[in-house]
Amino acid sequence: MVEKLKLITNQFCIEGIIENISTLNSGHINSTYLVTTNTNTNFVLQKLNSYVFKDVVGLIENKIKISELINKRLKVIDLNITSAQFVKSERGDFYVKDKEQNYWNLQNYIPDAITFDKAPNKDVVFEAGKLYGSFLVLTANASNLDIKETLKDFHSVPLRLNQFNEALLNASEERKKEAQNEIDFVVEHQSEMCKLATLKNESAFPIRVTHNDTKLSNALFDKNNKGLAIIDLDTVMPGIVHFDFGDSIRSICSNAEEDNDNFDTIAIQLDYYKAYCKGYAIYTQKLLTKTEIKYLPLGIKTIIYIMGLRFLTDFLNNDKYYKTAYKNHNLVRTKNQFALVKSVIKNYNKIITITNAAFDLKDIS
Ligand code: GN1
Ligand code: MG
Repeated sequence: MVEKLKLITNQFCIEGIIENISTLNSGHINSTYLVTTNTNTNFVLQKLNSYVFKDVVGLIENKIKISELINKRLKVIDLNITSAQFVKSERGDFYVKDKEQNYWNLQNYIPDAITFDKAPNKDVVFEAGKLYGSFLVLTANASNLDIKETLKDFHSVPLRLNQFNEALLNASEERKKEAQNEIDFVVEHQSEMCKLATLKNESAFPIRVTHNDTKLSNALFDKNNKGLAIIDLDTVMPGIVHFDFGDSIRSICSNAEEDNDNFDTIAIQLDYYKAYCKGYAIYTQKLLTKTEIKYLPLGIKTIIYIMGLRFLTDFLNNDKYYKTAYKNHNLVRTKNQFALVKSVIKNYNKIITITNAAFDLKDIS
């Protein structure tokens, strides 16, 4: 395997000799490797999952455009952060296609960076808020870049409900029985969860460049826990701000990781939520419209519901989409996410108050 990885990496324009290639802990979809060389520059090699990403070339184009835009703007905006730089292949593309038709891309490894799977304290949460807020600002007004919607309706509840209903028709009786409570939960909340999709269709919000996977582990920090960079631009697409904001809260403000099975204790941590909003508002307060801000809390509820719904759908489909480590892994993730939605519902008024205070929003109806 390492030999094959070396062969792929050597098709990119890199200086130095590869010393080692090891697997990086990298999420549920793609395969990612750390390539170290005998120079000061190391790399991250990534194999893109073509079962999930049908338009890999479009995805890579999006990533290049956005990382170039961020790097250009960082030269003139005084922000102490950095961004990924992609490496060209010897053929002149930003990817290499192997014999099995898999696409690979290579980027510089950002040195001395720290990531967290779970937020250790409020200061890190505040920094994460600042980082994701700066991402929104750094990618604002980029309609000229023609960023593609590479995964159509990625965060659309109506689409996810259709996929869920189709999975229900084909699922085994055993899996349906095991997931009965979660299936009921989906049905009970479905109409409220479609509201953002309706508002988006009615053009209530501006369409922005969105990251679409704003979890804590996609934020890099320096050794003093200051925000350093946002990584994983695979799902950068046009979208509304609410799902990026909500997805951060899902991952950063939960007291448990996504597959923790202590369902009774899972809760949103309001002090973390306050810290995130404070950091996020620093850069975004002037950019966001009042209507966008008003619906940020609904973004939290909706994206956690979407993630639970997607895990549940995959469980009913016998785990085709997400990598799983054990038999009921997707069902555990579903229960975890729905426990978190319940905690958000329970604390909803407090969440609204914190949001309005952080963004200085007076009540609007
Ligand atoms: C997937 O592969 P990873 O971990 O970066 C998924 C996200 C989910 C996430 C759940 C393309 O991201 O939407 O939020 O798992 N990405 C895709 O942890 O489906
Ligand atoms: Mg991702």
